[in-house]
Amino acid sequence: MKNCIFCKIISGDLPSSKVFEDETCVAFKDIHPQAPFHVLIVPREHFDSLDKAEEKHKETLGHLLLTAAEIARREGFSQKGYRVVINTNADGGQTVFHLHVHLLAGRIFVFPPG
Ligand code: DGP
Repeated sequence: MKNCIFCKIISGDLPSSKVFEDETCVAFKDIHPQAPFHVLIVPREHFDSLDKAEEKHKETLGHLLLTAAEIARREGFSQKGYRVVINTNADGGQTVFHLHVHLLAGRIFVFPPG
């Protein structure tokens, strides 16, 4: 989608530190990390938010979560733990309107989050 930062990162028009990619998604380091390890897992298909997800996105959404777990495993965080977050719309703290999953690790997280 034109004017979408994450679409530009996926296409390679904007630089990023990629940690993983496959036919469904791309994962790269967050530019403003909130933990020692913080990556965003982004579907290649643009849809704005979880609120805009449809039945046809079921497999993609599952794939994003399994990819988060796989990256966490690969980076050595499975046993200690990690947090997966999907901010949705204004009150949920979403600032980039291309659905993405945050994977945060390397520190202790409190609940509920702020
Ligand atoms: P959210 O607030 O859930 O929409 O998260 C958006 C995240 O995207 C935020 O943590 C900062 C990150 N971000 C914004 N612009 C860029 C960028 O150009 N590159 C990278 N790597 N991350 C970005």
